Amino acid sequence: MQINPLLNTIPEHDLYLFKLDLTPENLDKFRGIRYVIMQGSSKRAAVLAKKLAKSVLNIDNRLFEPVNLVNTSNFAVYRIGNILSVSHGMGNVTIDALLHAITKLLHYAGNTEVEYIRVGTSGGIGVEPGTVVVTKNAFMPNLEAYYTTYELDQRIDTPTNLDHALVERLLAAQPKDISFPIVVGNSIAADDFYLGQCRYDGAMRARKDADYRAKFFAKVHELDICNFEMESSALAAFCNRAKIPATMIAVTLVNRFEGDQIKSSAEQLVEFSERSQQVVINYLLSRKDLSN
Ligand code: R2B
Ligand code: URA
Repeated sequence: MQINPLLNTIPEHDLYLFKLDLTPENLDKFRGIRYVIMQGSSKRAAVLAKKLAKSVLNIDNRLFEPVNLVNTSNFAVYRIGNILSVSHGMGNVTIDALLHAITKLLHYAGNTEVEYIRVGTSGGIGVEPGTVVVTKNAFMPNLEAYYTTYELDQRIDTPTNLDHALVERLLAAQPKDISFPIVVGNSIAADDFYLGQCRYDGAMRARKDADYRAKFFAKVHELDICNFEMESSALAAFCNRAKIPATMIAVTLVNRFEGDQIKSSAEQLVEFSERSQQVVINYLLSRKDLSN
């Protein structure tokens, strides 16, 4: 992990985004962390924490209620052994705030070697709903492999390749007879769910027609891009600068060649979301350095 060297010269007593006092007692709760698994919603982060308590720590789910270690309603952070299960909200901007906060916290708590994995949902582009996509590289909507942000009025482009060795380890950890498709590909982080992904069912009408969209999807295919979601480019750019191995596991809920709306039943959506969690659990269980 490579952190802003100026942090050593700027005393900080409470971590604003987590409403957390940086006392020795609080920092103790974050020592010895190796893996940070991020999902959009706090509820899913809690569900994963319960599953990890069972599969990693062998604790009966009925006896384990995850405790949120931070004091804000914007994010949740649960600890299971040396894994954190956290929520990042929706969109590049929100995950970026979470990444700064969690990385500072882990740094202040003395952690130096961590992996970050986002586990989520996405819209498939030419892949069947229910396929789990593991991302090699994130792309901006303009199909460039960097994340554009502004520091004051200056445009900055940060590369968005994810950690390919981590992707390989993740795949190698999956059982051969896994019951759903897993593919490795690239992802586009759109700026929003509707117009950024050219859906025609938003409250405002998309300004690009079906012909334009079809040509865009064809280009996307050539770049081995399999899905749309909304956080991978901020994740990739941040982790590139911070030298933190990272990737994303995102199940697809829809095939955008076939439509805009997500039509799966509530039960099916839960099952799909469990698939990406299963992939990360398989990976974590393959690691030799899990601790309780
Ligand atoms: C995938 O799903 C969410 C939108 O429904 C968003 O956070 C994302 O990246
Ligand atoms: N998340 C997205 O960003 N897009 C989809 O189509 C589904 C989930």
